[in-house]
Amino acid sequence: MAVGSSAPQVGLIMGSDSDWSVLEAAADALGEFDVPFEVGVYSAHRTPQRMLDYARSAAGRGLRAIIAGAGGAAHLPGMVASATTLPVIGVPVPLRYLDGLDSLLSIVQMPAGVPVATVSVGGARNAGLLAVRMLAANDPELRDRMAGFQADLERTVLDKDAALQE
Ligand code: RP5
Repeated sequence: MAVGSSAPQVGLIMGSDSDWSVLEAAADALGEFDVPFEVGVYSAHRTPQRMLDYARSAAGRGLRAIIAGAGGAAHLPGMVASATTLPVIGVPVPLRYLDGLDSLLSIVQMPAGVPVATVSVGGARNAGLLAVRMLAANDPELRDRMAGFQADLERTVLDKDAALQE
């Protein structure tokens, strides 16, 4: 599924549709910056060939970054990173047991040469914002919007502090 009026620039993929409740926050962040993206389910274990086809074709189709979320034995981000030159952002999805520590360690402990930029457990919003920053590196207008977003964050904290002082 593609979201946005122009060609997708970010691939937002997950190991199972059950990951969507976590990954949705990445979609929200991309949407806030009007970054067109596509969403799909690509399981490293249940649909390995489909996952590889996706990763190998991603750059050629115009994507600039991939956000990949998975839980448990979370091999999707690393396997996708092995089959594309694009930057891959991994989102550890917390499942019922182990509080997502299994997902985090599965994603973050990559061998040298195959990087995955891993966000915190359940940190899909930051994954979306990181993808925006990656695109903003070559897009002055997007960079300005990110600067405005960060200024808003700062203002929110200052306002809360001011309220505390009253
Ligand atoms: C992983 O297995 C998925 O990323 C998901 O987090 C987990 C459980 O998948 P389902 O059994 O809910 O489909 O590959």
